[in-house]
Amino acid sequence: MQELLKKVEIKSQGCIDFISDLHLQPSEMATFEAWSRYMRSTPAGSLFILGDFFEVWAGDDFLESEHADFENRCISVLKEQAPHLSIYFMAGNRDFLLKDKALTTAKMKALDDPCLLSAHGHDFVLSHGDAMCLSDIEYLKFRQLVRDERWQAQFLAKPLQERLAIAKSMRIKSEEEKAKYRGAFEASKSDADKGNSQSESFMGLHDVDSEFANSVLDTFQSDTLIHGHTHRPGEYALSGNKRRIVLSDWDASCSPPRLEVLRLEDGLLSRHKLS
Ligand code: LP5
Ligand code: MN
Repeated sequence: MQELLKKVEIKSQGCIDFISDLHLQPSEMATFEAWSRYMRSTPAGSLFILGDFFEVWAGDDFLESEHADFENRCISVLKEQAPHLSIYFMAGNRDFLLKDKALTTAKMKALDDPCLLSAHGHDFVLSHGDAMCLSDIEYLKFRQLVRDERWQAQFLAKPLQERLAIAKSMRIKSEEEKAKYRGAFEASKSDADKGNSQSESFMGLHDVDSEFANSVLDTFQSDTLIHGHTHRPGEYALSGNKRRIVLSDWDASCSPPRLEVLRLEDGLLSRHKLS
């Protein structure tokens, strides 16, 4: 089994890109096309994919099924760029079952969560972010269960069709849970605030716990955490001079499209909107 990297050191001064939460799926071809164009044109020498690259991943053997044209295309795009782009993959809550077979075919290196990146004279802590949302208690219990090696071995021993059906029902349950949570948040708002934009109603969803993020950064002796998962792109101050930089999720079909890369260039991080 490929060892999960706990630390990556990049000596080159070339650009480094970070993306997450693309949720690639065959029903969202515009997002796939935007990502493919990006892959063929990025000036970066390294790419860090910080989770939820795929909408759902029920096991690497899906790649051999007759319904996996889309997923195999995604893997081919990754593999094509491998000669000049080092690609690192961290699992998210949707694609934590993406393992050695897919990693090797796509020529990606697997990252631990959290892990440390030393590059351009700085240390950055990288995470998907889900394990840092401490208020998301039911999810954290679920996460502990499904990240257990024995649970995974049992789950992967089930027929592919059964796993796909379980994944689908979990997706429905997850959307229901989020809707309930949003509903409770909306109900708790004052009348004046009701009916505000969707992004504001998103504020009712769980977020990364600041104290926990601080302590993780202290453990790694770093001042910058980069993560995805929360769908709240931005930069958030933590204690001292520490900060949390949140990646954007991707959606080419919404208006305006959300297609964004965080790029480390000459020691500075900046956001690049794609079209
Ligand atoms: O993903 P998103 O954004 O909707 O919400 C996440 C959390 N939800 C999840 C679940 C995934 O969306 C669905 C699973 C993906 C497929 C993986 C492959 C197959 C594995 C199948 C595993 C059974 O991660 C959501 C968070 C939200 O982020 C925060 O933004 O809140 O968490 C939940 O919705 C979890 C529920 O609250 C807990 C439900 C417990 C149910 C336990 C069932 C155990 C099933 C065992 C089946 C064999
Ligand atoms: Mn996620």
